Amino acid sequence: MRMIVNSILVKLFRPVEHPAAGLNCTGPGRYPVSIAIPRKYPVSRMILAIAACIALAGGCDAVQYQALKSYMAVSKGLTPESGAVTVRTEVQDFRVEALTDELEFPWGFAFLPDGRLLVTEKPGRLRYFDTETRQSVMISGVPAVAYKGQGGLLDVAVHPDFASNGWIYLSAAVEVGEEQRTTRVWRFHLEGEQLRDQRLIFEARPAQDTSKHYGGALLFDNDGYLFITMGERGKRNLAQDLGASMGKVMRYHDDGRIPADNPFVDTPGALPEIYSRGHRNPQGITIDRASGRVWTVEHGPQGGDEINLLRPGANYGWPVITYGEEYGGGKIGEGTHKEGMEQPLHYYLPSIATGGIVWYDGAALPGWRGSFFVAGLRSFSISRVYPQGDGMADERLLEDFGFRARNLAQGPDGLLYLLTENGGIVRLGPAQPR
Ligand SMILES: [Ca+2]
Repeated sequence: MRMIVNSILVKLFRPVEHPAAGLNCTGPGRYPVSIAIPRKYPVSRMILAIAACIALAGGCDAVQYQALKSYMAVSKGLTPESGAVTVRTEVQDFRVEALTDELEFPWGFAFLPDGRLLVTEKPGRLRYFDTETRQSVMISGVPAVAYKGQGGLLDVAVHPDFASNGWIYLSAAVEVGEEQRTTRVWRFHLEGEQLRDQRLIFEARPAQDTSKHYGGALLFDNDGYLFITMGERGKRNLAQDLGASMGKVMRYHDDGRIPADNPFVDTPGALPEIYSRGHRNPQGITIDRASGRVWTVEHGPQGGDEINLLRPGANYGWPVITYGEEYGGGKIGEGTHKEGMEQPLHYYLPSIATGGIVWYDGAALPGWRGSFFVAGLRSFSISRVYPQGDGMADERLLEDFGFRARNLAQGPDGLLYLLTENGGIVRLGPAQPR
């Protein structure tokens, strides 16, 4: 009996790359969810899983979402009440602590100078989250977003001079016409619990009728430029077209002006905000503040997620070169290399379905200094990528925890913070000595 139920569960709960293709409801307030079930389970966990199945069969959004959240929290022993879990690895022991599991599909987060977090929720909400008290406060004034498929409220960035100017930036998928959606970025004054003085910084053009590959990751570099990543919206050839925003990284001044030294400002027909092209769906961007180097991570096709060192005017190859293939098999483009196109710093075969990325240089977890951490949606883990020999090596962390990892940030305390799609903020800090 257990074998039969197990085989059904494994089929039902197989990991998926795109929330839209997974186990999701279609009613109002969609909750795209997917979970991994270990192939062998104790009886007590079976009962929980069966309860989750009943809720799934019931088809109610809220019930389904809560049941899955409870399944993950209880079966993995990771709840805000239960304290922390210690993980031992060769390089760095660490302590995993769930700060909350109450969010609804968090996507992006950024620390304010006072140590509080700003967290976006994909359905269209922005909150303060206090990592000490674990309380959150809603912020009003977020524009309407297109919460469908991979779209919704996406990233948040805090201006480097926030303490004096109060500016924050949001990215989102928005409706711009009949079945037409695009990515926008705005600047606001954050005053208490209210966003004011909304100003449009970027709108991807042309709008598209798909609900995927919105990009949307935001970063300020050391010179105060704002970088915006943009996916190809499923129209892959546009990633090579300098007249379209799809599959590009943009660079702006903080007020939306275009820097005079952007690489394509003098190229006829090119959008002057473009900084690099040939990306598929970059959903993460990070910087090493010491060197100023910036990297993006992009969600590849089947196989071929990439970490790329960002350079002005560079062509990252999509869809001409890739290490991936069509879903279900089939060649894309011309191969893996081409003159004039960049090779990734690191690529994933098979894909982990990358979300966000962070470069870690904190003091709290010294074994991890000089590593990238990449959130894996399909791998249900985070990937630590670090130099080894002539290339980069990849270590998977938290593989047993069973959540879709969405985004990562380094706190002012030098600890590592993780957003999970099942509504969690998880903190990774030093473990007690062995
Ligand atoms: Ca590439």
